Amino acid sequence: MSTQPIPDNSPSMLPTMIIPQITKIEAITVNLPFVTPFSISSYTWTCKEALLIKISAGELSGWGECVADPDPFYSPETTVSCHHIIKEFILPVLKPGMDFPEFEKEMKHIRGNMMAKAAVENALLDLIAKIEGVPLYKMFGFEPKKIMSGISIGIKGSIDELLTAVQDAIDKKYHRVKMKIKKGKDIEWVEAVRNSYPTLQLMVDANGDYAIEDAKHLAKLDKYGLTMIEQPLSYSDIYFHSKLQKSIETPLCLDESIHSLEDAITAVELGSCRIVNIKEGRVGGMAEAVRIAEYCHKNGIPVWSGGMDETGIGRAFNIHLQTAPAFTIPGDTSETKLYFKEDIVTPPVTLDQDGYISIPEGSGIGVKVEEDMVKKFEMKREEMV
Ligand code: OSB
Ligand code: MG
Repeated sequence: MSTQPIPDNSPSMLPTMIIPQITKIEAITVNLPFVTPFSISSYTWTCKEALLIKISAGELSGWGECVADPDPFYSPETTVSCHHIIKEFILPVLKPGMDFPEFEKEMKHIRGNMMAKAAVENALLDLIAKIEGVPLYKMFGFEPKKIMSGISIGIKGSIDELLTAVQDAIDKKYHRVKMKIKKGKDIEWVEAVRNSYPTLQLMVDANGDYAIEDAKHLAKLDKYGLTMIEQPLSYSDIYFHSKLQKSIETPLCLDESIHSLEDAITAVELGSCRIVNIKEGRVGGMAEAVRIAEYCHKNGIPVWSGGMDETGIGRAFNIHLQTAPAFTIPGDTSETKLYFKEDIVTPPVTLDQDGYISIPEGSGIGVKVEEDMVKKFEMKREEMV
């Protein structure tokens, strides 16, 4: 299958942006405890360690949050590998007066490392939007809207615990529930949720726990009316997902395997998925995320915004991204308090009575980074420029 390309200069607003005179760049590693441990098929996290990038131009600062974990259990990138790539390779290409396409072109010269790139690119975009005095979504030419909410429920110790978490999510009016699955905690667990909630918009995420040999087993999920199965096969696979999608009715969705527009085109042309999870922090930043969204939209593939249980900084980028018209499915955008008792930004993300999230007001990402809270959770700070 061949698909429709997107225009070369997309997203159309970005070419006019110029990199400002930068006075300081800081890399700050923070560690925030989670309210409850979060388990996926490959690992359990009890806290969020994140590398923050703060780029200042005089009084104004832009912030980026690197979505890499301290470990390589979701993606090969780690907070330390990103710190290294940012310091040694990404920051040296930043030149004041450079326009944004030039910056992106220079970044392409550095292979992979999309989480490291996203942290810097997003901080720059936040800074430029703040200099211009506009909200980030507006700089991309998007209209404000209420953002749909979604919850990602980690693997629990028992089916009863899972059902309690699902009931909580329904009470709070989340628009969609995602449950993590792995081998041995799958069919029976999905059946229990489906039997209790016949009309719930429900999906599962396996984080790569299965192999193509499990195709028949995974097809047992077809009878539960799931919106999608996210990343059933290996974190790096696109090809075997295309075989699996042919043998299963439920739409597949790719997460870990998509790092760029090229990956998305490969997946869509091969028929590896019918839905794409876009994490701006996994694909090199907001601009590539918008390009993937536009491409998928043009080719009839719905997209949604994934999350990496980010602090309020990354969460704000995910919210702005979802103003792009391509985002028609609720994402993993949930309330701050689901993850953190205290966060490093204000205001926190909350749901209104219909389960919607509002875009934080103000220029750039809209939220205010509370420096005293950053200091409270800080493990390491380095002035890179
Ligand atoms: O696969 O989407 C995933 C969290 C950490 C690593 C991988 C994933 C997740 C989530 C949580 O599902 C999404 C969120 O609430 O931010
Ligand atoms: Mg996922």
